[in-house]
Amino acid sequence: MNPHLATLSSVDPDIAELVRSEERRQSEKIRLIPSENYVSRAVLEATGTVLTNKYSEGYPGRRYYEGQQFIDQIETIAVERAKQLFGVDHANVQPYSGSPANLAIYLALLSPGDTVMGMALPMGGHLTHGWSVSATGIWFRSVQYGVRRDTGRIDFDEVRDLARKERPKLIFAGGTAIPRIIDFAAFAEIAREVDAVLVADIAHIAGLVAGGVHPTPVGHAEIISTTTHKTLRGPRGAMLMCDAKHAKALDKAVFPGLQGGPHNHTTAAIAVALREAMQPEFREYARQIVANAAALADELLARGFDLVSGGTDNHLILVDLTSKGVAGKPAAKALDRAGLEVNYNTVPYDPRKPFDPSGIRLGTPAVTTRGMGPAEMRQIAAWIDEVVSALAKGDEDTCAATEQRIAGEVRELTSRFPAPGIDA
Ligand code: DSN
Repeated sequence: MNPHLATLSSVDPDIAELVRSEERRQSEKIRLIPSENYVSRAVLEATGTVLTNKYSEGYPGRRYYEGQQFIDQIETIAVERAKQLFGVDHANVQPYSGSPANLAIYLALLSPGDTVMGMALPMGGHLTHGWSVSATGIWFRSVQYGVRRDTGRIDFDEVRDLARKERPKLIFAGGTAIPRIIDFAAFAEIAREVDAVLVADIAHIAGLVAGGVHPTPVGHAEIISTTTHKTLRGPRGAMLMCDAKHAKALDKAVFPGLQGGPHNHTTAAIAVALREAMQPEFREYARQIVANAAALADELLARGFDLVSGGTDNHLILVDLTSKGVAGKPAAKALDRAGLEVNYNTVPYDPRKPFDPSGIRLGTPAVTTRGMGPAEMRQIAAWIDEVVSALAKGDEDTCAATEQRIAGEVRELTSRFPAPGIDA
């Protein structure tokens, strides 16, 4: 039995068994969702500590509860590591996750009804960049930019024209389905022209920025928001980083504006992940994520897949399956049955509905953590091709047989690439 689950097994065997099943699932599958990863054993250990027992509303040295002798040190270490790794004036490591982190920016800088500009969700943006169903699109006046239909890339003439016309106070650069380098300098120039604050949401690419394989927004964006659990490979959490002039307002917006006590076990695990991201191996990890995505994209292109923007510069690939004659949702479900975990996703100008869109979204952070390389990426592309081709033909027996065979082959491959933090 897995020793770290021994107590859990005796207290709550139902939950213990489900955790074990999830461990097996994460171990046996090829996880290609670009916002997911495997954290290290050290990050897992920090997350599962008595730090979860402690309340510490406030900030180091200014708390509303006693007993902060060690919590203050942990949070200070996390903050200092974030500042050092990203080269920023100020960092706040308390946001519970990316959405509350972004909401804190609105609270710090805007009043309800003020104008915000972000990338539209179906074009690759994020809900909290002013999309209509989000509080950020309900309580604020939101204007949204997209990508060009012909290139799948951001059209900076459109962004500039929109910014000049609508005069947003806040501009978001970044999103959840952007396969290309984000030109923070171009966004900054536009923000300066209309007197807006530029926010870089680097949730997806934080590990690539830290690893030096994506240009940094530092020096261009006054505020940077990020989750900590994607390419950065930390626990589920978030950070806000900024120029000194926004530090007070952002801190006040996070606490007491939006949140109560920080999750200290998460803060400790963020500190550990930041230390890991400072090591030379992490730069190699980031480089390999991008090399693997390029190899996967090249093989998919060679097999006739239509990739939004024609490829990738980063960790993420957005596939439009229209030309293959299948929709994203059935494809994602078939791939999952075959042991290949992706998510269905809208593609720019998608004629289908968000819950049944045309695309799938893939990424290489998790498989790269397991040590897979370009050869495995080519094999993964071949499997994706087989599953999608079987689905397009529409014969249920052939699909089931193909998926079952590939699931076995996937288990064989994954057994050779142990997942960090999961015992064999
Ligand atoms: N849900 C995240 C993603 O998968 O990209 C973004 O918040």
